Amino acid sequence: MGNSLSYTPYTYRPRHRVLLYGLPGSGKSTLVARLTGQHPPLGATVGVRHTDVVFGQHKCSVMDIGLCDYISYKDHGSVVVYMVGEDALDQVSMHFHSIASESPLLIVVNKQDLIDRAHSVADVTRALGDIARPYKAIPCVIRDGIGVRAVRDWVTKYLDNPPEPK
Ligand SMILES: Nc1nc2c(ncn2[C@@H]2O[C@H](COP(=O)(O)OP(=O)(O)O)[C@@H](O)[C@H]2O)c(=O)[nH]1
Ligand SMILES: [Mg+2]
Repeated sequence: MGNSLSYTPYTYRPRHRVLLYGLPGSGKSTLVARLTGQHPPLGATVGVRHTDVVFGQHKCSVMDIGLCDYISYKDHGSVVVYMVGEDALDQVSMHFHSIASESPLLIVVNKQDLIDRAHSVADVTRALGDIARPYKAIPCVIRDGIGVRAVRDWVTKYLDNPPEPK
């Protein structure tokens, strides 16, 4: 007989973390809402917000990280999604380069519906300069759901086939 607990198969599998960065107003919370089918929260996100999202076979915690202490999240993400809104690209670049990460990167060039203010993928990648890790940049209108599927597919692809650790 013994203790039934000792017969309980138990495996601890750390859940994947998807780190979501971007200047305030770039559309991070809207993306999380689109991924979960919830309504976007009203107002700004305070601190770091964790939301459970399933990508393919993978249960993940999406960490919506506003302006805060990036250093504490160094290397703790499986993948990084960086959102670009309509902010000036020198500000975007400064913010982007303040984040220490070597994880695969998806750059979401959001708000393509803002014809006069949206950045092109080419302009964003030029402004960000040298990105020494696997990355992809995609144009999106996250508010309207355009590109959400592409975000899902990209994250799922990397979680299915994580890059070899260096
Ligand atoms: N025009 C436009 N507005 C968007 C888009 N995505 C998000 N927004 C709006 O941008 C504002 C800030 O979005 P939010 O998700 O709160 O940004 P966060 O601060 O990065 O979390 C909200 O009013 C959203 O409705 C988009 O694709 N196009
Ligand atoms: Mg937010």
